[in-house]
Amino acid sequence: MINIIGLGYIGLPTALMFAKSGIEVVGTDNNDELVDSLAEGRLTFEEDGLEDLFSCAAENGIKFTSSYQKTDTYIIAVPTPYIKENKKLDPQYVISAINSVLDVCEKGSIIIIESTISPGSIDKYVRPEVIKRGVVIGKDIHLVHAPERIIPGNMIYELENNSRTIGADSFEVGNKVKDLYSSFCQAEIVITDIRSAEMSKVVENTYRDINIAFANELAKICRTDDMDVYEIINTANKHPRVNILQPGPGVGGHCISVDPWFLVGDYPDLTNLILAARKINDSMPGHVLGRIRDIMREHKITDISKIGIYGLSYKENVDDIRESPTLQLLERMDEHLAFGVKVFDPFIKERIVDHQFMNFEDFLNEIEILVIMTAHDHIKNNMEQIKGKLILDTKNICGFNDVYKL
Ligand code: SAJ
Repeated sequence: MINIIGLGYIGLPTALMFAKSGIEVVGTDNNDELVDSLAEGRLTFEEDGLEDLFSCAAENGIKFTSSYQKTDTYIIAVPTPYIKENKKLDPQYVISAINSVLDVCEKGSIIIIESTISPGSIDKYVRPEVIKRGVVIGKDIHLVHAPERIIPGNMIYELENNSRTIGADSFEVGNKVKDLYSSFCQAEIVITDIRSAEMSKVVENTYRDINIAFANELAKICRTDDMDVYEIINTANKHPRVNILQPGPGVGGHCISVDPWFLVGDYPDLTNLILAARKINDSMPGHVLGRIRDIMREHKITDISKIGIYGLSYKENVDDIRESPTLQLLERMDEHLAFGVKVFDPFIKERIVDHQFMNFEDFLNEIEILVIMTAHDHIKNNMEQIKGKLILDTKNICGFNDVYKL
């Protein structure tokens, strides 16, 4: 039996996947409301294919509870926030989960941490918790780091098809965990040591952040001379060894906008490039605000309430608003412009900001300037409806000639 701790964006799909492949799974979370909802068959977030996977897992008897189970395999997928002030990981949830597992686990148990952690965290925060109880690592229990790699919006496919990394203290334990994940993962599973697994995970997200920052910097350069950055990137990408990403209104989500900070925090003198990339990406909501001002000036619009922001989630077709560029833009608008901009996102069903509309037509009826911040399929499928508005298309999805771009 596997006990999966933490039933959020990573823990839940992973638990369902193991259950689908026929392994006995118990999912544990300390949020009773979440556990009740899952136990009653109600999913807590939207994701392509998740409902079907949930039904399959339910048929195979997956259970949800708030208590930890006595078993020999644990997967910890709890949140790992970072502390903005010192750019360090806040390990409190991991530490608490480890201690709860140690309270109940059987001798010889394997405890796998999937949550993203800053490099060195298992040595710094996890091993000491185990050692201080007199538990011997490598004999009484085994620690493993198996960082997740799935992307919101394509999680189910990526769970099955992305290569994985298993960091373990011994090859034997690594191999056991590899066999476990092979129950649903069809791609290569690489076994390495724990420290390398921690580092490679953070490096992957930092690499992407830097590459997005390059695209965003190009967008700013091209804006000053009225060049089309998308045309330039498309053309440059024809080179066989060039693959520039897309500029956008900022980098959101709990991963790419956070993980590079772990490296900056730990190696402040060696992370000039990584820090510069973070700053560029963090500056993009401000750049969007500048573009809104350009449009208002050009069209002599002074009424802020005529601006409509489309998209609250940090990226397309998900309902996750963590570190969302739109929230940062709204904060800046409050500071600099005044108040009253309209907001709409088809994925966000609860009112989380002022002047948020629940109906797309009502939203469009109120505005003159439409700022597209998130490239949901919903807006791509409603292009006819938005024609006639002044459009700032920060995601380059419109395809009309007369839209404003980054
Ligand atoms: N973005 C751009 N331009 C691009 C691509 C993305 O501006 O060309 C923006 C998105 O709009 C979004 C942000 O970057 O705001 C991040 O989105 P994303 O789709 O690049 O990545 P995440 O945060 O959803 O998921 C990432 C993935 N990491 C990598 O691709 C290296 C995923 O595989 C990880 O599992 C996930 O972080 C994680 O949990 O660490």
